[in-house]
Amino acid sequence: MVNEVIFNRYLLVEFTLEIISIMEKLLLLGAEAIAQGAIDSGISGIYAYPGTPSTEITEYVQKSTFANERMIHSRWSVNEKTAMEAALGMSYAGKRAMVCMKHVGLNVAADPFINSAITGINGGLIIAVADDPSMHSSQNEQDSRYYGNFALIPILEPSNQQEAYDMTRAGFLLSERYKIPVLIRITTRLAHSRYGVQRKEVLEENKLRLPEDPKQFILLPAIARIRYRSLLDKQTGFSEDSELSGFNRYIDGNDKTIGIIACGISFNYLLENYPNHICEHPIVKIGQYPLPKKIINKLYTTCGELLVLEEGYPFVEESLRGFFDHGKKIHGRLDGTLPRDGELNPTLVAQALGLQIKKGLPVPGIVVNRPPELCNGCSHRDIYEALNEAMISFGEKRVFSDIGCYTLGALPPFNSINSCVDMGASVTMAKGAADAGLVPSVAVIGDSTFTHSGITGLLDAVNEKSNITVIISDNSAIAMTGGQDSSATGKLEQICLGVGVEPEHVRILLPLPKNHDEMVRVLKEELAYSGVSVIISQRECIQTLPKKKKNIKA
Ligand SMILES: Cc1ncc(C[n+]2csc(CCOP(=O)(O)OP(=O)(O)O)c2C)c(N)n1
Ligand code: SF4
Repeated sequence: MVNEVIFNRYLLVEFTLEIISIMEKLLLLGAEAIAQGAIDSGISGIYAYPGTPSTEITEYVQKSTFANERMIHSRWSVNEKTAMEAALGMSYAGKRAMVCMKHVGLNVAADPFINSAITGINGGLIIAVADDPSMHSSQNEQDSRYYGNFALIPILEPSNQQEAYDMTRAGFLLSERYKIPVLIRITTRLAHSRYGVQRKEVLEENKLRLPEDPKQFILLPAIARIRYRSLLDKQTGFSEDSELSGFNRYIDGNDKTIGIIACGISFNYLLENYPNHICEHPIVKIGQYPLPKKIINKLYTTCGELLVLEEGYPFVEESLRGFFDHGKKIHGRLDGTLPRDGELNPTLVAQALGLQIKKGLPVPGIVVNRPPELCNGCSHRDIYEALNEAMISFGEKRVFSDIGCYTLGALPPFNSINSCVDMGASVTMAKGAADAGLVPSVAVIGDSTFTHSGITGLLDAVNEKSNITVIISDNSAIAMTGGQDSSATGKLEQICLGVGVEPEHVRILLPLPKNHDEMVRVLKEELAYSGVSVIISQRECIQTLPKKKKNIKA
């Protein structure tokens, strides 16, 4: 990537010439640049639920000595909705807050997210969302820019790590100027690649200061209508800001047969195809939305055709084509010039422009795909082995599951589960299937996923005395995203009893090979029970256990 090449050069110069200034430059992931930008912009709290590729934003703040000295709040929330609401609460109290999540997390937080645009904010509020085109570790590749557009708020989309840092500062200024939440959207490559980032001066935190209007956050219809009107009135200001923003630029070029609109990181992919980073075509670089119409119009009127480069969905391309798709030819993901799905990269951009493609070395035969699998000694293995045996007598079995390391139970050698849709869906899908008459109707869910979104579904099942068996495979960690602390640890049994599961049908297992027969026996008993039963299979993730032991010693 351009970034790495530039960075190597940059490091050499910096190390030899300017040792002092390197103190002020940091080598940061895109996700970390947002975190550092937020710390330096005077946030008082970051709220988040982990999810690749957004997790490192919060982890960076958690590890920052300065953030800890300032006592910036950075503990994980139970899910994205609670995170969004807590950040809004901190903003209500006048302080700057940031909330972070992966793209599908924004579905979970959508209710407070959309409504926060209507309440507006008090202290600056940024929602940092990391999208995952190509679905490296996600169920879909939805594009969060639609959410920002839907909420009618400004969106910032960095093209590199420095912009990720700078946009966080600019986002808080924008947020406090218009009293509006601001969305920062990044994608996997930017979140997970490093570059040198120049810091700015550190701002003081805001003082505690309640909203001037005590009714601002009361979305009763009569007030909500007024607030919605005021949100609509702000739109002209947002557009003017976009026209003047340094993140949106017209870069002229001699060859006007085609003009290029490059959004976010795709600007980087484009320039990587030119050795001196000078493209012969005019470019409009987009980093701030709503789209700067005047700048785009200049490109449209001066160039023969347009090519739109954007990571994710054809968000800009669609809006330029309009319903009737009249006018100049616009190329992009919709007409097949670029693939409709998956990540962009410099080669795809080169192909779209008819440039010569630089081929890398062929992959040696020794490098083969290695399918992911549960670690040896993982507690999920033991529960699946027992479940498979317990289910034999039921003939063709179907088991609803969820998202976490245990989803690997869908693959050989286990082939134990048959669904993975969204967090919490195992319990509710099992309930629906039980309502339809499926016996047994089984859900497998992890401890963190259970507290994220499983509890409410369990209450539905308890209220209707549904015939379901829920297995909570509790490894006391959010293992899939790197072993963060789980909000469920030590609380699951009490939660299930509190929700109303009958005490004799809350069973605790210790998943070890030596306990296999005992586990099969308990599972069979509960599968035969007609009502709600919960089996908590409890043994810590073998990857997080040593780290925790080490931390206790230290
Ligand atoms: C709405 C949403 N938020 C976050 C994620 C990312 N994510 C996938 S699985 C998971 C948690 C898994 O933890 P747990 O249920 O305890 O299972 P484990 O991985 O520990 O086995 C998270 C946070 C996601 N896929 N969807
Ligand atoms: S990281 Fe932990 S939970 Fe995930 S597969 Fe490995 S042992 Fe199992």
